[in-house]
Amino acid sequence: MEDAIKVIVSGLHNAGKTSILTALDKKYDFRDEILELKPTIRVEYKKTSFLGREAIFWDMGGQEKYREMYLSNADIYFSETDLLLYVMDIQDQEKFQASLDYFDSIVSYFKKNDMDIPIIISFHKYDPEVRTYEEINEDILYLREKIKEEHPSFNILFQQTSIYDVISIVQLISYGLSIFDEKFFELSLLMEKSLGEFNCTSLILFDKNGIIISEFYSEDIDPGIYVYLLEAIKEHLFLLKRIQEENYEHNKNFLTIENELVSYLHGIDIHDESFFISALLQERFKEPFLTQFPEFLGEIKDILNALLE
Ligand SMILES: Nc1nc2c(ncn2[C@@H]2O[C@H](COP(=O)(O)OP(=O)(O)OP(=O)(O)O)[C@@H](O)[C@H]2O)c(=O)[nH]1
Ligand SMILES: [Mg+2]
Repeated sequence: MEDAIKVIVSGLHNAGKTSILTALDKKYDFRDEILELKPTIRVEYKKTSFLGREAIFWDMGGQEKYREMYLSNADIYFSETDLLLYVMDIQDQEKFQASLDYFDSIVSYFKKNDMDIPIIISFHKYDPEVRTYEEINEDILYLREKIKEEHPSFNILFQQTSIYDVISIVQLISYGLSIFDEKFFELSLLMEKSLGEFNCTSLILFDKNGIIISEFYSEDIDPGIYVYLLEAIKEHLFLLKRIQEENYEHNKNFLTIENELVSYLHGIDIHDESFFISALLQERFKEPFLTQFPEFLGEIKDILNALLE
């Protein structure tokens, strides 16, 4: 097995780093836990696995005393980092400058050591009710441009997240971890092609932890369906969490129909790993979908097998 992927999760205190990792781990019923979170003392480690590779998240407490400690012992904390996940509280304008400064200090270390690592910036606390605030959206654009301008040599991906939107959290981590294998390209092509062939509204491949490995959505989703789509994906995340916890070995495929929409969750076992395909489509496309599905499944399995080798 290859070395574990080291992910540094950094940002100022109160940005929401531990909340993000908690939400990722739990998917459901994490609200109470998040309300009770205390500031992280130094570093906490959280492990997850992704396509047979282990990822270790270093949740770096963001209080000033810790930040100083990390920067003055940078080799201890930042060496051998594979991915930086930097979290900014988008609702806390007063701390933007301090957060940008801290980000610069960390990135300077990577530059100095020729570490050309991917970086993901999460503009966090982008809660459903603030999404329409012009000021917040302008701040995001401004921060994005400023960061890109100052660090042109880094591959930086930006993502808005909120713990009130668990899918945004799952996506954040998926994008980050999927950078590590080129076979993803082949997988993406198959998923995109099949979405079209099946006339699906959404087609998503999850790993057993509910991390999205690949996802495609049809372009013309009407708002009524969109709400249902999000509910169906959440339901699927919930189901696979339960499958994990309760060890349902035998019944891993779920088909439900509501509002003329079919939501389908299909479990796949490969080696010691489990994966799930989640599909949402209109009921009138159900028969051709179920006919074509086995062939698609075979192709997905081939790619996953290759990915896991
Ligand atoms: N509105 C909103 N609040 C959030 C969100 N995520 C986290 N919070 C709140 O932000 C506060 C800080 O969250 P933490 O996850 O402890 O922050 P942290 O970045 O780990 O802080 P340190 O460990 O001190 O570095 C908590 O009160 C959370 O409930 C979010 O998406 N939206
Ligand atoms: Mg914390």
